Amino acid sequence: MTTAPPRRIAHLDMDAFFASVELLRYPELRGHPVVVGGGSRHQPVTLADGTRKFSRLRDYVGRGVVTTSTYEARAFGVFSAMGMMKAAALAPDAFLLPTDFDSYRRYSRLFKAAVATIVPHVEDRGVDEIYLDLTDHPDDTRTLGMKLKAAVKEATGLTCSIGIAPNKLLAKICSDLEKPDGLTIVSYDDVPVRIWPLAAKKINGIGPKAAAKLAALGIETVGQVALADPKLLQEHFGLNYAEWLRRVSHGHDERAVVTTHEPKGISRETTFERDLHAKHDREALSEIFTRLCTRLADDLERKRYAGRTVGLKLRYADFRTVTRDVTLPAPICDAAAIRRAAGECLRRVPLEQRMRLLGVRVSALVPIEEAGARVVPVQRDLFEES
Ligand code: TTP
Ligand code: MG
Ligand code: MG
Repeated sequence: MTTAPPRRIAHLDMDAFFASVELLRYPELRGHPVVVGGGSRHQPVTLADGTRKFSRLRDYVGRGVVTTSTYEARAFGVFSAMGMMKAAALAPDAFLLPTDFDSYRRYSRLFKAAVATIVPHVEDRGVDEIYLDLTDHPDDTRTLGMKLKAAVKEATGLTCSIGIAPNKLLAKICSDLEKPDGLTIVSYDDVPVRIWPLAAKKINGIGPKAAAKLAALGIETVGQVALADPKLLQEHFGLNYAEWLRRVSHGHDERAVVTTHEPKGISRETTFERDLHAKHDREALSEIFTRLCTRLADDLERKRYAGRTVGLKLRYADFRTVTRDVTLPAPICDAAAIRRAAGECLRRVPLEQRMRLLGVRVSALVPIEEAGARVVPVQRDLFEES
């Protein structure tokens, strides 16, 4: 039998993420119970003397839910997804802040970029967590864990918790064991002592329904799942899920860390219904060109990128294809700027022949937050009326 070499997988999760980002700009709230989840009417007001006036949970009226809370608020029993009115009854003095997703996304990119400078194998798991494959890194596990935490702190001012284990399943469970600011390392040998006493629902994949079904069978902990009669599990959960339960309860998981690559470029192209000529079909071409650039700008906006290089692709009626590109001093993402740059490229291609396809591409991408992208005024190009 061949056994795969042991792996070192990390799961990193930011501590009270949205709330911690808010505390960076309202440091006077540090140490207090704070809840994020309000709307714009809960925006703090700066008073004449420079101090800020914050909303309190007790004044909340409405049907909103808690997005997240600081650990001080959690001490009162206030957690994510709890109704705000219920939270107000538990922690009336807690401060309430509106959500600001743009900021959270910006910090999300920052911590991921910081980690990527140390470990290139990063799997994105949403706004505040990632998996890393540390197997090939020369540092010993604890040193590396400390390095990662320091890099995140340095880049964002925020703390995170990291679990390091032989696989994703265990790493994910571990990152939660010593929150906040935790670093938890477990091996297969630690499974009976550290993992078996945990509630079965701590396993990613045992949802509320399965947990309730297990509880009905008297199975509450991971250890009880591991020691349960396989036949009983099969009877209630089917062969596949029962087999999966058996494996995960023993801490086994073979899933690979799937590295997510930033796209190199984003493009849009269109083949015309009939071949068009730069001069005779100028109006139609102009409209198509503008629409392409608008769609591309929408794609960039949705994927949150801006780019410095704009490329143009043209296919002639005889199927010859030409491309041109231009690199700008700063990244752009808006339709007008893309159209202007692509228009510049257009000046550099011969336009005597009819065309069958037009494409526009933006590359040399950077996250939109890092681009400081500006709107550049439109300049007329060859397809436009003068
Ligand atoms: P989590 O990592 O689950 O929670 P957290 O970072 O706030 O706290 P912890 O220290 O326990 O990790 O979620 C990350 C962010 O996602 C959280 O700050 C807010 C958001 N979120 C929601 O919007 N709704 C939810 O139900 C949960 C759980 C999180
Ligand atoms: Mg978190
Ligand atoms: Mg998380």
